[in-house]
Amino acid sequence: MVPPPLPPPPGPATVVAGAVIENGRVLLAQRAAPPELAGRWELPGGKIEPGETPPDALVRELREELGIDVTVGEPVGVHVPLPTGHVLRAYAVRRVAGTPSALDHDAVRWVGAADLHEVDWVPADREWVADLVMLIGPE
Ligand code: DCM
Repeated sequence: MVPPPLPPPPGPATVVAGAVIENGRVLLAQRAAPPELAGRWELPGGKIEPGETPPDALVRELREELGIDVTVGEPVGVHVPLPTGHVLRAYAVRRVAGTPSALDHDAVRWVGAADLHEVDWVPADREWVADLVMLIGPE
């Protein structure tokens, strides 16, 4: 029997998400939409726009969605192919100004390493739980 074709390897990221880590906790945001993702938690971020680098997009998205300024650091975990055909990539980011607020989400909260497995994640972001635990370190 001929094996089924392998899925194509993920291309460059088209959606970026940021892991803001402070005091042993990571900042999560609760999605307001679409209905199938609403109520579930994610690393905040969004789509890269034409002409933007991934870090440019992440700086813009976190300013728009949370009202914070960040600098973008190392990639976190694997690229995640989304059902929409987008490819999602996370980066560690450092907050340099602003207090996070849910401007575009239903809520934001800080979560420690021990609680990350219990979070009601959007499906894609669950891929990064082990990486985030490593990054945050023990409580
Ligand atoms: N997305 C995701 N996880 C994230 C950020 C985004 O799965 N941390 C997905 C949800 C949407 C797409 O990426 O399908 C675009 O995100 P947004 O609607 O926030 O622009």
